[in-house]
Parts: sequence; C-alpha cells; structure tokens
Amino acid sequence: MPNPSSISHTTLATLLQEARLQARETRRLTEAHPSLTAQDAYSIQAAGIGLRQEAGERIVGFKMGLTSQAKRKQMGLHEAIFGVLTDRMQLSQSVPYRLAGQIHPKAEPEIALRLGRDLSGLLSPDQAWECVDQVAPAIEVLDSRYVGFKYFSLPDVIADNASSSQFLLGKSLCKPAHWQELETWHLGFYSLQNHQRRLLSEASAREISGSPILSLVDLARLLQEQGKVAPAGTWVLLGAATPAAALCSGLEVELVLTAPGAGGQSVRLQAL
Ligand code: OOG
Ligand code: MG
Repeated sequence: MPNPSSISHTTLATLLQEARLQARETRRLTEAHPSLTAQDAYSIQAAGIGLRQEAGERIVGFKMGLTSQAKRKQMGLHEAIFGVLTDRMQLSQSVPYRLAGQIHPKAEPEIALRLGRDLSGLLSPDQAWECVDQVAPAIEVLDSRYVGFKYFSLPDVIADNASSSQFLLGKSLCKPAHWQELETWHLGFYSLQNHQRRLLSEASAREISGSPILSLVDLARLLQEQGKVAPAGTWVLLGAATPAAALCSGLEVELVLTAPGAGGQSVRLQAL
C-alpha cells in the first residue's frame, strides 16, 4: 500500500466524493493508510470542499462534531472536530427530505449560531459571543461515507467532513444578552410516525461542550490551526447533545428548542 505522503489528499477526497455521489459505502481511509494524521485528514477535508466549490457550491457554514459525551460515547471518539457546510447541503422546511441518494442517514438536534463577524483565533467566551448575531434550532442529517457508519478513527471522520450531509435551520430566537443563558436552554427531540409523537431524546444545552459557547471557542481555535476563518453571515452548528437517530421512510423528526422565560422554536424534518 502506498503511504499517505505518496498519495495525494485530492485523490482520497475524490474517493470520498465518489462514494457520496454514488450513494455507496466505502472502506475507511485508515484501512489502506493507517498512518493518516488529523492534519492529513483536515487537508483531505479541504480538498473535498474544494471539489464541491469547483462544482459550484458555496460555503454557508461550519459544524462542530463530538462536542457532547453522548455523541462521543455513540461514536467511540473523544475529541471535538469541525466540518464545512455548503449551500447545497441546506434543506428547506417546505420541501420533504428524500432518502433516495443517501447512504445511511441519521438526524440529530442541534443549536445553530449565525455569525455577525468573522470568527477565528484564540477567543474568550465573551469575544466569541460578540461574533454571534442569531441563535436558531437546527436538525443536522449526518451520512458517513464509511461502511456501517461506525468504528472509524478521528482522521477518518475528519477527512469525511465530519459525516456532514445536510442541515435544516429553524426560525431564530432572540439572542440572549449573555452566553451563560444558553446553558439553561433545553433540547427535546421527537419522532412523529403513524400519528404518534414520541420523545427520542432530551438534554440541556449544557451537554454541548459543558457550555455551548465553548463549542464556538473551540471552532475558532481549530479554524485558526487550519489557517481558516468562518466569515460573517455563515452559520455554525454547535454539535448534538444527544445521539443521532437513523432516518427511515415516513419518519418525521422534530426539535423543540426551549429558552426558559423567552419562549422557544421548533423545526421539523420529514423523511420520504
Ligand atoms: C461525526 C459527526 C458528529 C455531532 O454533532 O457531534 C456530529 C459522526 O457522528 O459521524 O455532527
Ligand atoms: Mg452534528
């Protein structure tokens, strides 16, 4: 097997891109390239986003992954990572989500922040919060390109753009004056199937990185390490507080994001 330095990042990114476009599973990159590092993986991720940009896609956001204990336990990986979101990944509430063309998608409840200023670097929670101008509920649809959607290593999942597939934003809530208030928010994730509404999972927003703002602080640092900036106007998904749920035909999922004393917002995704 060639070692990772002799095989180009673009070649590996192309392999993942083809698996995505053909909706088929592929073997983990580290099976053929066991010495792949997290840094190699971010270069492969960037090459993959470059391919999508060449196909006309625009970067509209970033996502943090593996920020909660629940997700770390589900995936057996224990470090926060980031991925990039493009306009073609964004779903609309008025259009049903189609399973056709996906591999093994899962949905998870998220808090999304919109940036009013560019974000990158070593920031305090106060500085990171100043970069935010909107807060909204979001449902992220993950779809790993790897066989079985499991047991991959950190370099594998980073190279695969942190399992990004699609995302749906709900309506924005009032931005709290202080980031500490976000810790008191609550996420309830429901399934609606055959006229039955069932609670899939619920969590305090505190489950996200210990405090949701710390997920944004981590993103700013990770972006700087990659020489990147999240521009004003882009959205950031902070990472799920609870495990992802497999999507199947006829299943609708709903996230209810509640801000004590300030109401709430919900967002629904229906899989066809
Ligand atoms: C990796 C992506 C994790 C999150 O919110 O923690 C993620 C995966 O679970 O495949 O998006
Ligand atoms: Mg996520």
